[in-house]
Amino acid sequence: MKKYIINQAIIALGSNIGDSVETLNQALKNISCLPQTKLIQVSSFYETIPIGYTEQPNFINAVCEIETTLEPNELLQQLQHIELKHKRVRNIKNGPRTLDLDIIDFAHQTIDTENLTIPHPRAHERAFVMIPLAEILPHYIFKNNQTAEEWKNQLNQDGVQLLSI
Ligand code: PH2
Ligand code: MG
Ligand code: MG
Repeated sequence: MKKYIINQAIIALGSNIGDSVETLNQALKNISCLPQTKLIQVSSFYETIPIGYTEQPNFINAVCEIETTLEPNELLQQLQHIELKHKRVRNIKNGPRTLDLDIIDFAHQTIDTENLTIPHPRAHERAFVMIPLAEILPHYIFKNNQTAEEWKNQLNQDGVQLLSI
């Protein structure tokens, strides 16, 4: 009989096309309805300056914590399905997108497959991930035994503003 282990996972959400706040709210609803999954915490929404490919609109970013008995690759598939529901089209690398859902960490595991790299290789360099993560889980250990709060404090935080509603 298969044993179901409850694992904690961190998901980063991003959008910079269309009504991004509405898209993130819908995506969070979709995540809360995933099988074998419980949405535990959601950060505030942040308006963030694009990193990488800069000739694109600002993003709305957030982070959520879930508990799930899905396997990492099953979770990835479920998240890709949610992205597709929101008409995500993959074209320019790091370019504009209606919805991006990235698994940042999964039960502090190290996974390196063709489809999935955990922990996310660049998340600790990105204030648009570490600021919302430090908001909900400041003591969360992410890479190199450093907490989210410590990573955040090492980053330039200028391009990340709490979204004023
Ligand atoms: N996502 C990227 C590339 N650059 N910049 C911001 N501010 N927010 C993002 O979510 C983002 C980005 C690739 O996924
Ligand atoms: Mg992605
Ligand atoms: Mg991404």
